[in-house]
Amino acid sequence: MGMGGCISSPEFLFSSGSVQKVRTMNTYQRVRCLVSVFMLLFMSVNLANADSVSAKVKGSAGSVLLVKEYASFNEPWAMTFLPDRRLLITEKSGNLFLVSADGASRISVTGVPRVAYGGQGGLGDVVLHPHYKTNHRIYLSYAEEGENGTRGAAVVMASLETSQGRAELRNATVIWRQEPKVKGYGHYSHRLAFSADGKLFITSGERQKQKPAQDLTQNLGKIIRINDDGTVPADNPIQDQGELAKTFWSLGHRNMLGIAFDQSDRLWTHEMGPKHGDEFNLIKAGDNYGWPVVSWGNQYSGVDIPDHNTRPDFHAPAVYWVPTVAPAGLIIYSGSLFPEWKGDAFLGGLASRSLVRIEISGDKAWEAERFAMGKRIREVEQGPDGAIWVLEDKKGGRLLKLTKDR
Ligand SMILES: [Ca+2]
Ligand SMILES: [Ca+2]
Repeated sequence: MGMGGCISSPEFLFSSGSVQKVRTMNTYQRVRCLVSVFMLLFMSVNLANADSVSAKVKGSAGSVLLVKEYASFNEPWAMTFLPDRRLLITEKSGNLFLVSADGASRISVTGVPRVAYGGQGGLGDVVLHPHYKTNHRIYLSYAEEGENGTRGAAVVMASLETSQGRAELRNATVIWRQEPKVKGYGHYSHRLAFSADGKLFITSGERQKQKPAQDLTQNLGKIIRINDDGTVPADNPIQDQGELAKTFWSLGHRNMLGIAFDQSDRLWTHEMGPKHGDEFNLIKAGDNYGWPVVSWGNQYSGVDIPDHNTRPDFHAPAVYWVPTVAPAGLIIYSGSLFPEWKGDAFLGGLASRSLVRIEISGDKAWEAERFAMGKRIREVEQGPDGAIWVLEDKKGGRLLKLTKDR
């Protein structure tokens, strides 16, 4: 049943009750026809929310993904796969779950640090050490409380010990903290990724304070690069601006909820713009990305922020969005299930309730396709067999596996 039938066969309009026969379309019929078309569009957009276990979602460029629900969570935030195909999944309120590969069962991991839950803060990202198979080490980011009602992001490393029906974190050590801790509940960022040479990269948001992003005496609004034990590499780009600045990889950032390396070990992040102006950035060591001096968006108050092209001395985004997509979660696809998408970036959309595919060529990138998922998408991950997995945001957020429609 499609739009074609609506146009070529007027009887179709009345197949659900009326026996009235027509030869030409009057205004009433045109309206009915439009309503039918809109209902069909609405149904297809909402397929990902259907009660059935499997559904399909069609992208704006015509690709069709098969969507299968595996489990649901309470404000899930991040996930990563273990070598045995099980999943670690965080919930913002402070839970870390070890989830079976079929999604049917989960173990609550003990020993997770106490988190400052509220607003955008709580338990955040989870990643494996590059040598997890031998050292069982994982890294978690979270918001922690400070003195006088202040908060800041922190990163803890711990070893994950699992036995039948049990999972616990041992030897938890905090290896990094935002400085200074400030009041407020937003823009922690705290996404994590390891480079091929084993350095840990952390997105450190500007905590909705804006100016710290340009302040070399604070680590807010920066991308951080440290060793896997929290020590500082000797070859970071800013060496003459004090000890804290020696941890910086780049600066001038706002709120980065996605970070990923491509197959050439180039670093990509995205960040939430203010009122619009979300960015997808190729990150170069020592570069300044301009926040809050320039943005393709403007302040929520309506106050103008000069656009990026007014200041070529700042690194401009490879892609920007007006209106917003509200990006969260990021992978650069490297699997074999979708060979045509190798090297493409996938990011989740919160406000845009979407999954966005970005094509990359050299230093250039552009949005190539958007899948309307019907729900805020918080996290994107590539599974062991090349499937794309997403987590919906908020209470009841589902774990969905996206595969090819065969
Ligand atoms: Ca992840
Ligand atoms: Ca602007």
